[in-house]
Amino acid sequence: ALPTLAVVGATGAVGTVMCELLTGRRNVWGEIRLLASERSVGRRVRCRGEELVVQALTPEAFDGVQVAMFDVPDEVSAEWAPIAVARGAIAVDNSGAFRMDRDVPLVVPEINPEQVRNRPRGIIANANCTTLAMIVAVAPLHREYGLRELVLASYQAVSGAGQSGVDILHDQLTKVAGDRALGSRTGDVRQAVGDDLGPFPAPMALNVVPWAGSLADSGWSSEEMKIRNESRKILGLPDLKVSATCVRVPVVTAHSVAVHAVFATEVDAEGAREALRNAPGVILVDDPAAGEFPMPIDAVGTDPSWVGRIRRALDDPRALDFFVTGDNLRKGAALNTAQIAELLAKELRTP
Ligand code: 2RA
Repeated sequence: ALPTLAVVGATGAVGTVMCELLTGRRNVWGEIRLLASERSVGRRVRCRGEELVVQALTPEAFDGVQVAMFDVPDEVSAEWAPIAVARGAIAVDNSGAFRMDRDVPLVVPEINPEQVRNRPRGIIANANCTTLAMIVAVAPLHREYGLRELVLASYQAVSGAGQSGVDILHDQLTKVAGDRALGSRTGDVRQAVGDDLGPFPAPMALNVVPWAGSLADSGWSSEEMKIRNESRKILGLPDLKVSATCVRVPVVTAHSVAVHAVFATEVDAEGAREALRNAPGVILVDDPAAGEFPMPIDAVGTDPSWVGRIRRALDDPRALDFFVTGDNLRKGAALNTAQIAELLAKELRTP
């Protein structure tokens, strides 16, 4: 029999993409149960060609469920993933609640699929969207050359902050549209967009904001710490040097990362391209002469990480510079979760 799947947070930004993905991917599931908070209960959602009614998130809702995907805020996962496990499910969690737990594997199926079996708590974690977009491209280069250090800057889309991030960007773009004088005087954009900044600390229209997440130690943001800690865990390199600057940009969906990667051995750009051409989950888009670069407007709605602008560093023969773009709601969230869950479905399938 095919296993039963629960999708917790089915009506949120990532949950919505999850239902689209479940419709398009090869079906490995028996029953699919959509769960959400009270205000979404009773909503009808199309998923895998069926019209499903959203049910309340209760302990009993997990009875008979073998795999439960969580696309909810950290505190909801922290409370409910253990409840799902106690009811017999394996939890695949897309929040930050368990990622750094020693007893919870952090799985990227293209990189460390064997880790799904190493789950003493019955929970498997999905990495943060910025880490995921980048790491799928970094791992094959690490296998080729031996990674020593990452220096990077992110260009993160507003949908990373949820639907309210997308809404505020569109509202602000409407407010600034047509005024060709805007952006030429200090404060003029702030004045035009007004006080409602949604989930961001500054206006997103006509701006970039060097901040994502919350304040962590010594001036680093939580988002910057996530990239560092998660890259180390996924690659199994506890001492990897990582310096990240996370920046929010006025893009709706698809996070980008400019990466300077230092390796143990000398690198060459063509060798790196070859490694990436053959890597799962990566598409090489690297022909600047033809105007072909990895960009959010092309990567959005697609599965792979788009990689390009690959150059050997001018001052270090062991370093590569490149640019990666990936859909933060797909590979960065729903797709990676679905891929992990599919590995479990294969393991659980009974003849
Ligand atoms: C962001 N990485 O882009 C976060 C979402 N998990 O804000």
